[in-house]
Amino acid sequence: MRSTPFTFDISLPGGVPTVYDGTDVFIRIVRPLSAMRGQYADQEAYEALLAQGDAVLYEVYEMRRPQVADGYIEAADEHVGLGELLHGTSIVHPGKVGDEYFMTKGHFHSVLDTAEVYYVLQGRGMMVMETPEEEWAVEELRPGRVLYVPPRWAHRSVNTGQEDLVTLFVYPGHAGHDYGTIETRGFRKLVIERDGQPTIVDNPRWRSQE
Ligand code: PAN
Ligand code: ZN
Repeated sequence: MRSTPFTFDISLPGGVPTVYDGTDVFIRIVRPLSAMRGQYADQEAYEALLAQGDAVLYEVYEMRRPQVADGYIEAADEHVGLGELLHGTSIVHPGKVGDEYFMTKGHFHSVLDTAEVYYVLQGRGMMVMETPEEEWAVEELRPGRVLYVPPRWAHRSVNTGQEDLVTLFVYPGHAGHDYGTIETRGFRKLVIERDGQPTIVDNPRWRSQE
């Protein structure tokens, strides 16, 4: 793993990074429909789609950074040094489960007080966000747009377009991911297609933390 300056290219359209002198520098995470059980409002549509095959909903390419060693401080389950910045591309494919668009699982950072920057490279979408204090926000994603997700805000990207939604993300190496809270509670807001338009609606199954 590199600890000297490096570059890589992100091919567009598509968002897959290319590194010229290494094969094992990116972690590739592939999330299929089966990894999203319970997350879509329309359970029947979910089961019907899954019966047709376990489609890939999104992929993440994340640059590997040094593990805890040689003075790095272990601060999270991912064991990345405190001073490192994790970064890569997130590629959400187009599609819907019922009238709800393909989306990421979404998470809080385990170290809640860590932020993240997203830069939109391709496609159209929404970032759905909320805090443990039950504030919520939804921001539109389109090419060229930068989104700052402040500390404490859970975040989920939703592809509302016809092509891949490709974003570049950067966040602190020790942030870690808390998926469990969202798996249990859901997000307060859903993005669904209504009259051909992306529409923000209340999640009927959202549960308050109380
Ligand atoms: C991103 C996300 C990526 C996939 O790198 O991890 O978009 O979403 P989920 O992690 O919710 O499946 C990020 O926010 N990292 O912290
Ligand atoms: Zn994050």
